[in-house]
Amino acid sequence: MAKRVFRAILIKPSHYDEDGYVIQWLRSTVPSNSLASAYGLVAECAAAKVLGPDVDIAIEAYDECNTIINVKRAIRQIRASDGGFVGLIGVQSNQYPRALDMARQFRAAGITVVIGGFHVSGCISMLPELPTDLKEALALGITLYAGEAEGRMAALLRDIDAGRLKPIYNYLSDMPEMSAATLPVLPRWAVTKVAGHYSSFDAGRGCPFQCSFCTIINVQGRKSRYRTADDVEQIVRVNAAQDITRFFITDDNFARNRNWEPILDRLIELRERDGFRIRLLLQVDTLCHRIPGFIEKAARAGCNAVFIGLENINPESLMGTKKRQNKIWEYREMLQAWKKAKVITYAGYILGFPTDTPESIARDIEIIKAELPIDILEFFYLTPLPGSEDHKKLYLSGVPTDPDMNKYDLEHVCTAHPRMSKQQWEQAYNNAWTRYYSDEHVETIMRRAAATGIRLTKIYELSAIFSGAARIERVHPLQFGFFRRKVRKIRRHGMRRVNPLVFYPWRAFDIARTVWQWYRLVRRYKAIMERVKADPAASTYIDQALTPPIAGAEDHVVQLFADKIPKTHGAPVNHAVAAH
Ligand code: B12
Ligand code: SF4
Repeated sequence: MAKRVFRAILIKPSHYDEDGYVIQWLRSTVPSNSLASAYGLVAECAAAKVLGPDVDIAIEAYDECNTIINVKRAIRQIRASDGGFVGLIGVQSNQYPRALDMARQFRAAGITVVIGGFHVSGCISMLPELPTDLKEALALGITLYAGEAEGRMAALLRDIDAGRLKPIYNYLSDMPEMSAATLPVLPRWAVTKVAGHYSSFDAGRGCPFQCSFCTIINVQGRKSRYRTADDVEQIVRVNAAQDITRFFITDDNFARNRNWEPILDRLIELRERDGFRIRLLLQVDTLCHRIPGFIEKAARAGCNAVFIGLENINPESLMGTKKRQNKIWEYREMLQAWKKAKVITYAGYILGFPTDTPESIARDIEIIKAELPIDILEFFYLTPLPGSEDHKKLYLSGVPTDPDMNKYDLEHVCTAHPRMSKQQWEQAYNNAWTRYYSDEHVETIMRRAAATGIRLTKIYELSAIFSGAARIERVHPLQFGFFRRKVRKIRRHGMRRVNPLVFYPWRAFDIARTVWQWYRLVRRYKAIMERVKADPAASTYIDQALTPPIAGAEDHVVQLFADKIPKTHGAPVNHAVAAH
């Protein structure tokens, strides 16, 4: 029987920097789980021969954060096949303009393009009508895919192959079960483009909380849907067979995955009984220390770092965004519990809540530095992300928001602030990085690590990356990679190409300046690390952040925000305030 080849080219787009060049690296630092999921789904269709016994489905998967996409080559490949399409995968709002620029080129060559991910899903889920940029895609003949694709990829491929693709697929009201769902696994060649050879998977989707700036609950729902321990074991085994045992579990809040315990128990078994050298990075909430056994089991399962959604230390800000679950009076205890388990803590901190001012932001960061034993702190602007309740409210009330989606990356001001001008807000954001990653504070973080048995070299590397990404590379650390690439011919739609005689000298200077700044930063932080290592008293270091809270005694953070702490169960009562 004559064979046909149907080619699926899956691309996870990046986005543009201020000069219109794609933010991409020789090696990225975080793998794309969206790409792994889409790859897994198409690979399953290929194995099942869903287009017929005579059709081979060839798949290619690229993460633009670590790969320069050759659009012309992709067009040639699809034309040389007997059908196929380009899938733009997991497209976030900030990546949508880049996705559209690539799609325009594919459409001009008559190639079928489907765009999925949070921008399409978030807008369709929350807005009463399609925003202009989604309409533009439809006008170009691009198909929009809203919702999750588990169990549905075969139908989509058949529609493409039969030439009956619809303009919009909307599965938002029908979320697939995760147990026994297709595994998100990428081939080794794709994973090795990520520094440290990390892979990723989602052990579940959905979060029960209601933060108003969050898009996840409006796209993936508030009910916990989760993979089984068997599924997770299989993900580990398939990856381990390719010599990959480090994983980023991308659940937005693994602590609220209702199956967290069987999953961790299985991972513990795989490590302790079968000798798998598993390393995990988890995302959790600030109440996870209250779940009996959670932190201990996470550490035993191989978790050596956690992202914690701290967001802010002012209860008024937290209540204003419905982040009621964050109880500042428990922050120190929670962070110390992770320290005790020798797990590195990353905390996200949002700047620009309505009550924030440059002074209050500076004060709060100093409080955090002195009183909370956080290792790595990362800052974000409060951003009305499409798909969130905040965005919907602004959209419906006609409040101006920045129309350029490329800026919705949490590191740009996208709307007005009631108490800060745009310049003040930007200054406060830049100062936050400088203030937290001062040499003095990096030394304190290292001293705390030495006293709690956390590996100093890891803290040294992470402090350098988080400090340097924002201040040297001018990108958020979550977008960071090693060795930035800027391709002269790949520039944002509408921006002119720079003459090579101007571009290359500029680029040479750009690289030299960056290398010099990194060299100075790394040398300083290394000297700090050597100093701490050489200190014979390092293991006995103690400060306010490492001192366990004394039962019944009032903490300074609690005193400071006493009149803002809501009267909820377990909240400390400040008697001076309560008397009013
Ligand atoms: C892991 C993660 C990261 C990782 C990895 C990112 C990456 N490159 O993959 C890191 C930490 C690097 C990261 C960074 C950022 N992230 Co992030 N991230 C996530 C997270 C937690 C999980 C992503 C995931 O794997 N989801 C599971 C997959 C399977 O879901 P999915 O992408 O929607 O894909 C499914 C469907 O949409 C559909 N689908 C998707 N594409 C396609 C295409 C086709 C053709 C088809 C048929 C189907 C289809 O099929 C998939 C399977 O069902 C999400 C939140 C979430 N719960 O999804 C935020 C999220 C996507 N991130 C977000 C943001 C804003 C960012 C940052 C800009 C800022 C930041 N500081 O966090 C940076 C950008 C950096 C970058 N270059 O990507 C936002 C996006 C919101 C929006 N409206 O755009 C989210 C939603 C979180 C939030 N704060 O609201 N992120
Ligand atoms: S805790 Fe995180 S995932 Fe859950 S609603 Fe809040 S921001 Fe969203």
